[in-house]
Amino acid sequence: MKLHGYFRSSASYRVRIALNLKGLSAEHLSHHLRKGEQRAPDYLAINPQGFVPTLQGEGGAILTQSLAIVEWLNEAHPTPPLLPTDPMSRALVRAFAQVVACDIHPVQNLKVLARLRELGLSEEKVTEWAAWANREGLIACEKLIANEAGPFCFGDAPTIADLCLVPQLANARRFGVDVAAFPRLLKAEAAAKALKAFADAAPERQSDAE
Ligand SMILES: N[C@@H](CCC(=O)N[C@@H](CS)C(=O)NCC(=O)O)C(=O)O
Repeated sequence: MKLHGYFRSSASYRVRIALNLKGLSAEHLSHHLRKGEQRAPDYLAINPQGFVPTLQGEGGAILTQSLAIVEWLNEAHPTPPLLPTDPMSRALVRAFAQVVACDIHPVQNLKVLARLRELGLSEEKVTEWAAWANREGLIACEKLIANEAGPFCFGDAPTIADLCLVPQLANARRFGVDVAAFPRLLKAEAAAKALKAFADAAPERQSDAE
């Protein structure tokens, strides 16, 4: 398999964690987002949105959208499972993951922040926007798992929720959010980061890290 990504991309980070948890290897192909390499014509041919990640899977299939990739990996390689078994618990995990992947991340990604600059927002206001988006979403995430014993987001093993949370907390810190306000999220993050699969997927451990 080939994973098209970028060390600092939180959506790529989700897929790197999933691959590691499943014990799968992939060739990592870096696209420098700040240099705009995600918009090169040959890359747009495989990912028309100009986003990373893209996974070129077994048999050459091209998969986009990190959560779709992670769900495919989980179905094609069921062990260890990244979702609980009963339907209600699966829905709760997916809901948490979607707060991050559908409601926080998209409004603070590079393309959106670049557009805000084009529309005249100062660098300070752009950072304020990104911090706001992260803080608002993480407040909800904290509440969603407040009554979950953990130590992971849901239970004693990582799920898709943790795959989304850990990269998003990294983004939140980059935008200056005081994450100490989220003790339950930090508990899940600590449990996750203690696992080699998460540690090896960290941005600073990637070969394209700057
Ligand atoms: N929903 C997509 C989001 C992908 C995405 O936004 N990727 C970012 C990096 S984390 C990207 O490629 N940004 C490039 C840009 O904004 O131009 C997914 O989960 O795969």
